[in-house]
Amino acid sequence: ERVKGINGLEKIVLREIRGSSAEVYLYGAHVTSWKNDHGEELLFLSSKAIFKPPKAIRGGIPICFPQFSNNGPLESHGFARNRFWSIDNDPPPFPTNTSTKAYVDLILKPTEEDMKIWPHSFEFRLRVSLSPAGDLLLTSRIRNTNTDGKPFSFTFAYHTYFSVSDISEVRVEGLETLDYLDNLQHKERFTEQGDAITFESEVDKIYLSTPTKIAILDHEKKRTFVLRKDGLPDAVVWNPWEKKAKGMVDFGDDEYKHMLCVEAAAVEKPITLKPGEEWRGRQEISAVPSSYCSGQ
Ligand code: TA6
Repeated sequence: ERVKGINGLEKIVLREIRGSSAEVYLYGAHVTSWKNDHGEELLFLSSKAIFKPPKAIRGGIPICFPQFSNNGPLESHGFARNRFWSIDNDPPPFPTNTSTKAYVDLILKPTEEDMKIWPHSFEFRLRVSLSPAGDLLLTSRIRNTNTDGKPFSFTFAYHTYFSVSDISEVRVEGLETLDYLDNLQHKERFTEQGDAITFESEVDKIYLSTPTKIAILDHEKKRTFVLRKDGLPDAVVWNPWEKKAKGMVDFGDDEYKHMLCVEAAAVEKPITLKPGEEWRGRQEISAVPSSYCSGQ
């Protein structure tokens, strides 16, 4: 269903028959809500989020393309999240069988202006869908449509903000013993210690060559988010903590306690596409009762 959202910005509301729902703004193809079948909001969206282009919406799932963070000449996280996308009414056949009707296909192509800052033509198709179980799936297909024979390289992330009850009672499993680049220490490379990751201060780490499945355990809610990814070898973990939170105009001072970003990404090794080639990157997130997940 296509409706007017905040500040008159258009959004698509997806509803699954068993009650789960999701919302995605055409601005930035930005998912801002994902609710389970009890109507509980599972994504973090700042109460101070500024729904006013060209500012990116703070929270939900920003799409970082063609550049993750400041690893390159573009503005931080590229420009896909700062553009108006269109609904793609006749997408080429989609690889994943969409067993549900609750999905929308969006498409972004560069404008003349975009080509001045990133001189490549591309078609970026994003499918946002809810599975019958209420899982949220994002599938990106990015094709190089350059006619000058030139390849291009990009870095990418689904910058997902998970809603958590209390960051000091959250654990992340699946990244133990992996190498990471620490953005708080000039992107120096370290190796993670051997047990689940917990949080007591600012964290901004890019874990490298990570498994396809990562778990985020919310102790208080007895709930585990499971993130499954494909085509995205890295995972960024970020919490700004108190000081950085106070420095962000579109983020409440205390909101760092109730969010954690775990981002399926391709950062260490940029993705290169020749003209005509297409890359696919997928993430599927689900929320399951923790007892179900603790042993796995
Ligand atoms: O997700 C990690 C990160 O790159 C952090 O360094 C921080 O900058 C965050 O993204 C938010 O970036 P944004 O441009 O959305 O404020």
